[in-house]
Amino acid sequence: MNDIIKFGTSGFRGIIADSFTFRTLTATVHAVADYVKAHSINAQPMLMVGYDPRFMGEVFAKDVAEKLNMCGVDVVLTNRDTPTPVIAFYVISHKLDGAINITASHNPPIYTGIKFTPSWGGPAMPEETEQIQSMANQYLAENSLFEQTQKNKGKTELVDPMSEYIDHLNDMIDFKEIAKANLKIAIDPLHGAGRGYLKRICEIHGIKYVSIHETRDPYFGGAAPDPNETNLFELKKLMAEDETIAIGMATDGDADRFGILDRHGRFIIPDYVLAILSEYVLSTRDFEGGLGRSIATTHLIDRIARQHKREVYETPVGFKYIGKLLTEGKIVFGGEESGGLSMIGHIPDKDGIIAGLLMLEAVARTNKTVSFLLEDIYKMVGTLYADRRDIELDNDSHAHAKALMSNPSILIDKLKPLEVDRTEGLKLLLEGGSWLLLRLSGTEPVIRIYAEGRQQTETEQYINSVQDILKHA
Ligand code: G16
Repeated sequence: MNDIIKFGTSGFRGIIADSFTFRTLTATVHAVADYVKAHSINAQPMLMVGYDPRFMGEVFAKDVAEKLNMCGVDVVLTNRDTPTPVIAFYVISHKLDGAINITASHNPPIYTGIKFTPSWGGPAMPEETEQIQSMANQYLAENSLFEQTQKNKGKTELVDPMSEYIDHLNDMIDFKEIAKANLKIAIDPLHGAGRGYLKRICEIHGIKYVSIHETRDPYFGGAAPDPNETNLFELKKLMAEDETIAIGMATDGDADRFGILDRHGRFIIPDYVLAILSEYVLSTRDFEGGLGRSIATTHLIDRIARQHKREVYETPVGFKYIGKLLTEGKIVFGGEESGGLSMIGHIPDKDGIIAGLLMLEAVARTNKTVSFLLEDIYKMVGTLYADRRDIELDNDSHAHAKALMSNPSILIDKLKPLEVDRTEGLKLLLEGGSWLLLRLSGTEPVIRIYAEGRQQTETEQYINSVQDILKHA
């Protein structure tokens, strides 16, 4: 049997009316209900249900709530599209059994999906999603979706989780330091679920701001709601027209990823943001513990950890692994090159809102631009230049990419790595702290080529060499 419902790096995602339908949604919801009832931390199981601003998000979410009620699960339904980190915070603070969020995160507008957050508040781990996926596909195959309906139906209550989350940020961010610096910021939620959040925070704390893309647009202005350099061109333009803006901050479709622009509107890649904030958090927060990063994320973090005599933990790609490290108290701060971070005392899931605020606090306290803060890192631990290239795959190129990863002798002969790491995809550890990683994305039909070299040209060479091999395969 071919599984129709497949959980990738974070959740099940599909094109609306193709693999994501009311039928696949219902099967998944029933499987989540079974899982939750088997693992409930409450006598009466209760889940939060939320959604991002995609097409029919509120309709799918209402349907999920009804189906959960039919399975005997109580629901708190968000009153509007809501960021994944806000949902994660609500799950933890109200000791819920978890949450279902209708979102395809940063993927293009034709997609939607389901993220399942278990009671611990992080993205579901593979052992959790594997059970749900297999039950969901079984329901589909057997056409037995409504057999589980109970006599004791659950109930649904509508909630607005915004204020509680915003209040909690007072414990995480030094707003006094931010207020003292009297900076102006630019905000771009990319029409995503972060709409209104940073704006409201600025209004509460008297921070000057300008913002764009705050309306709901299920087409996200015609692009994917991914806060990368290309998609932030309007924020960049806004900053070019107003020199008094100190920093630009953006969030993705469900506001768990960040995008940061420095005062000149220059995009700072997430790797560098993570290096700056790893150093900033270790220097300003009095917590025991190491730093966490995924296998695809800058090794500048390792050097910073060494400076502070802290451990560094490397994980496979997926914030769930970093979330677990935070929950276990092993790390103080962790992040991923795809634009995810969180820290101790906050949620074990990535949060694009807190990422922007933390960078604002760093800029305010140090009176330095983001680019200057990066220069400081280079002075302290030396340079490394990270980059990533995504190559779209069709059936043929997918086979070539897989073949190269399983038999990389051509690449090994060329680059002569010191070590070959097979934790995820293929990672070659090279001379002088440089490295190259190839892996298939779990959220998009692409191969990702990541590299980090001592010079920008070296990084590009590594990436080009893989692309050339793939082109001629
Ligand atoms: C998801 C995961 C992240 C992961 C990213 C990229 O982000 O939550 O942990 O780093 O996908 O994964 P991949 O390289 O497999 O596509 P999001 O923001 O889409 O949920």
